[in-house]
Amino acid sequence: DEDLETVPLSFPSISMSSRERRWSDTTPYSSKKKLQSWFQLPNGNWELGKIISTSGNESIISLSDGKVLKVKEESLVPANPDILDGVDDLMQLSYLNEPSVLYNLQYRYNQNMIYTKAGPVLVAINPFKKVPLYGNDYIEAYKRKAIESPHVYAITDTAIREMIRDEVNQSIIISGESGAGKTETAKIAMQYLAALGGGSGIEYEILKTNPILEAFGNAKTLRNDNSSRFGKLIEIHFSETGKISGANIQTCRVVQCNEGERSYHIFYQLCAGAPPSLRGKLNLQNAEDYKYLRQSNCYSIAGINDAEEFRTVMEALDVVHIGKEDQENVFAMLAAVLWLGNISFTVIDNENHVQAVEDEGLLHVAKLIGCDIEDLKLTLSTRKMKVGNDNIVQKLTLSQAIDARDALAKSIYACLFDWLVEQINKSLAVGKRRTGRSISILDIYGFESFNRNSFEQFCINYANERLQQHFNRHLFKLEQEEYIQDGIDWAKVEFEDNQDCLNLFEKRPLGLLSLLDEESTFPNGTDLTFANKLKQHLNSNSCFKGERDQAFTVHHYAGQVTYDTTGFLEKNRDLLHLDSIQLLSSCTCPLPQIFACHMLTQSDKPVVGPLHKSGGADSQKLSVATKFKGQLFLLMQRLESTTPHFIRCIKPNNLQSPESYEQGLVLQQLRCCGVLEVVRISRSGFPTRMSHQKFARRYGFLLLDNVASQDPLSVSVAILHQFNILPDMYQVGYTKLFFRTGQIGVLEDTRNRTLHGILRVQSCFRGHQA
Ligand code: AOV
Ligand code: MG
Repeated sequence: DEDLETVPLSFPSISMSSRERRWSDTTPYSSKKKLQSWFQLPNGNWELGKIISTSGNESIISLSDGKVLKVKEESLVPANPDILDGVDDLMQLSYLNEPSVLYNLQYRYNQNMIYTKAGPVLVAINPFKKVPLYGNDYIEAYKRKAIESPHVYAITDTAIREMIRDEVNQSIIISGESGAGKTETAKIAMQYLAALGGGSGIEYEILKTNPILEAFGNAKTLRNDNSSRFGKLIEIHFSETGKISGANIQTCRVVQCNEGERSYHIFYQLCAGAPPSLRGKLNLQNAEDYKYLRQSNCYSIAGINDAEEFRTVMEALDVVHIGKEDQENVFAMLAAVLWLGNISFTVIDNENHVQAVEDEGLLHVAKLIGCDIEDLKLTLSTRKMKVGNDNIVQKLTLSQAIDARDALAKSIYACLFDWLVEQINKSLAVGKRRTGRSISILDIYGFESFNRNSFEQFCINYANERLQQHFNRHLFKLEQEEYIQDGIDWAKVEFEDNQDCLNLFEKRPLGLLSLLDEESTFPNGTDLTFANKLKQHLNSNSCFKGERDQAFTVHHYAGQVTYDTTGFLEKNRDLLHLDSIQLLSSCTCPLPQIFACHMLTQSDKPVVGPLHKSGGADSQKLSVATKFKGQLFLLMQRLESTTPHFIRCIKPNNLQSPESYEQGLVLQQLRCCGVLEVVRISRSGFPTRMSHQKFARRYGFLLLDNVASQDPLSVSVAILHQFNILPDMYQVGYTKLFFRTGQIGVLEDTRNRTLHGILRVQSCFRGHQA
């Protein structure tokens, strides 16, 4: 009928500027010709209203519950015709506005279609339940291109094809808030890649790194029962024949779990699942008996059997070639960490100095790491210091001793994690068949905002800010710069740049990270002096706000977060004493020795960032924040040289529930990552591009007529004409051709068919000869 006809359903051949006008949200909108419109209820949710009549600038609408309202016309937002319900790319919506996008996603979500394209970006909404979209049948179907519906498989397939076509490394970058589904999505992508096979079981090995790293690097938080406390970039390498030849994992970890939450899964798994002989060797108790695990008063996760998980981890360790003896050493280190937490101290003089009590904790730790009991006792109760030329021994107070003990436990665990990643990397190392082509998958900890936010959230949210910058750069900045540079006709799309917030963190000397490091080096620096310094230097920054007590607020791209500086300095200084490192190096067990060596070389390395000298003898160490920033930069650097494919995970509710879709929550996530703007750029933009040379080389042989001139531009133009590509579907730049979405597909198909034809003819011919 008339209403439907006024809506452009596909790209019509009209000039760009008129299309822009037609699609822009500021289009003068008259409900006179419409059947339905979006109306915002007082609770903020949008509802579709049927327009009964319109007079003047008022309309009468009826809502789904039968209510009839008289509303001002400007409070209505255009709705798309029913025929566009649940389109699989938001680019296809005639009216691109927030309620329409929300509705479209929800429409699909209700039918288990959790994936939707937003131009080049894949939006994935966490179903919080099993959805029938995965497994070998689906993988096969996506490979054969029998299914076109948006999927992690589809975007991974695109990455593989582009790696081969363009001979450029690819990356799949997954982002979203905590609990949005990044880690699950990363595993789904790995599954698809693994299905390419590799021989010698390398693909199986790669998949088995997941249960290991999740056990040691994930924990239950208030937001997510399986929350990643480390960022991971896995680079999967391919041989010339397109098979997997190896992989490499790079990580970036936050220090520890938050209070009030479960610690790393592996501790609970070990306590629940260790077989009797191992229990005996490690003197294992139940999780409830360990102080480190008791702090949170949460021991189990609904629906998870820790004992079973432990068996899965042990099997996975076998698969990645970690020998039984090493495995036992790993478990011994875990037990040592647990027993360390149980060591207590007793006051020995009237200056409140303490000594470690010779209880079962102390005895078990000494046995597990293989050191002398007296040495351990001394290390936990005293600190050797150099004053001038003299070595003096300082006794520790209770809080100092507890800090020393906890620092030792944390360091052992950190080293254990790094060691595991190193062993896994050795096992996955790329063989001689390496071509240098790879696909990397990035899965980090998502943006976090709790009632109380500490140093860990500070690091995590900083990392997300960096990642958002990468997203912006590729989808907004570089994209538009390229159009302008190559001289094509382009109207700029505005987007929310987070550069200011990133500067707030990174600027020297007056940025959050610099000021934190500086304060950490002052012997008299405290969390309070740190907070005051921030207020003094950063209050004029629009992304920063000082708060009462010792808190401050940052305006992140994903929302405001207030950080409590309590514990910042201690966590940043990472007070591991030289005494502890020396103790580890004297151990008879192999792993502690390796760890000591690792810690020493770390602190001996040339220092890039600011130093701190808080610990007396053990000076010259990188601060935790600086180390974190360094690891993060390495991750991002690796990504820079790749073609990115973005997946945005969205969490439909905060309850981890399969039933609820909260519009406000979804909208806030869509807004902060700029999904609407991405769609807007993509549909007026030219996402596919190829240099004239490459284009001419790739498709030139399909030309039916000889072209007078052999220069790439003339050949390219002749190809475009021969294939009847509409003038509106491409632009010719100075160096490149730019195409709208999907345009190159026709050419690729013809090329493939033609090549196959040629190959078939050749092989027939060879067959005849033989
Ligand atoms: P995250 O990685 O984004 O959070 P996860 O990938 O761990 O989030 O997802 C959280 C939970 O959501 C999972 O444990 C699953 O129960 C469920 N889930 C996610 N994706 C799917 C899916 N495709 N199908 C079924 N269930 C799913 V964090 O790591 O906290 O930022 O630091
Ligand atoms: Mg995760």
